[in-house]
Amino acid sequence: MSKHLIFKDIDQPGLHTLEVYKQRGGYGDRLKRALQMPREALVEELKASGLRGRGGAGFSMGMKASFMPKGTMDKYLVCNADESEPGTFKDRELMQKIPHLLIEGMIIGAYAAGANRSFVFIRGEYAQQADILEAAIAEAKAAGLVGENILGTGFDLDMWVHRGAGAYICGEETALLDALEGKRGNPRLKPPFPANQGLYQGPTLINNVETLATTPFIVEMGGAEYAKIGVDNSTGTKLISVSGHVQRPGNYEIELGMSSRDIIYGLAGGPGEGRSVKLWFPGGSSSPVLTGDDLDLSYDFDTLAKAGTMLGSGAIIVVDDTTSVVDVALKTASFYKHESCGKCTPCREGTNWTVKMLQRVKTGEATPMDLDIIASVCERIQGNCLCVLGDAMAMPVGSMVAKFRGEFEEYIEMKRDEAERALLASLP
Ligand code: L3W
Repeated sequence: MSKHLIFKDIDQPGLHTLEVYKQRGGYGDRLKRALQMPREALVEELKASGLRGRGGAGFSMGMKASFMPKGTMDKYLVCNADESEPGTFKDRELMQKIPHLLIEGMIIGAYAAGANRSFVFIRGEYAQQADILEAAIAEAKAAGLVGENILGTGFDLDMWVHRGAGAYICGEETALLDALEGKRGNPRLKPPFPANQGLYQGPTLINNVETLATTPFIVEMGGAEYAKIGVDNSTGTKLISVSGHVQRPGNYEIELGMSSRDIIYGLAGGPGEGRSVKLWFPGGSSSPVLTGDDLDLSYDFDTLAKAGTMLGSGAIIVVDDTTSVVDVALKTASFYKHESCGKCTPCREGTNWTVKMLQRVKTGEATPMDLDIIASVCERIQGNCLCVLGDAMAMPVGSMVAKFRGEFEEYIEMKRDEAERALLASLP
């Protein structure tokens, strides 16, 4: 079912201001309580909540915070607001309408990480949201919520907004760190993970906007209580972006474990009259696709993983039966080819060759054997790149070729017939 924590007051006029945010229960007791807890106790609450990263990987947030070393070295908190995965637009609405929830979450996250400096790395295209965040941070600073000795607790935290320059790869955590340091955003080899060696080589906790924005509710409710929402190993609520062939596209907040059919048809209205779901991406364009037969799957991390796909960033893209799977595969592959940073060979060459082969399918120059080559290239990319960008193309494209092989073959046949007829017609 749909359940509201983050989006509870989302359409309340003026919620982006400190005044209205505080009237609605923001900051106040829960923040002070968090900052007065021993750090380890706060990390334990985060662990107990079962909160898993909302940006794509679904890694335990409490666990990640616990990886931050103790000691007096400079440590950092970075919020990944690069939200560039096609179909994903939940963080945009969150930052635009409740910037203070993110700021409050960052204060809690930074305290848990032992960090005194924090950054929001926001995609350059989100200029309006960046302006709103900057204004909200200025308000929070003026009210003693960001800066020195927050709420008299002795905790200091600086906060900056850094605007990206429009590259998908900068959503990958290590490329993001390079970009934040002023370099070209290229992924780094992992390990070392950012928790050990991140920004300016200091220990760095990086979390997605929604992940950080959830922490105030965990402090308010207690980790164990939060863990009662959702299902086993997928606790809490999740913001999902539903787009594509649905009648009510948009962002929704759901309790994890809701049926995918209830999301796609119930909340988002399903495809138009007389149409049906051909395929859907459950977790952004990088997730392996599912079909109309999979609509009754529970929408949670483990069920989707067992079904061979992933919950990812929570972006559901629906494609109905009026669309050719060839077009979907080519569009998807072209995006990742364009965004590949080119640093490692399997991704640079693999995305390029996949696009070229799909173009051959599209123009009628391919044979069914090319489908085997596409499948083989996609298989060889996976797990062999410096970061997950290559996999992000190989997984959905590979799944489309595997699940819709018949449609690809029919398309190839149809195009070859067309080409043959055109050739015959052109003969004198
Ligand atoms: C310390 C260890 N830290 C893991 C940390 C690591 C990272 C997090 C998850 O994936 C996903 C991917 C894509 N010591 C650690 C450790 N960590 N082991 O835990 O790590 P990992 O490697 O599972 O993933 P990742 O590279 O962060 C990203 C999916 O996202 N994706 C989504 C894109 C979404 C957007 C968006 O718009 N929101 O761009 C795209 O590919 O499939 O599963 O923090 O450091 N031993």
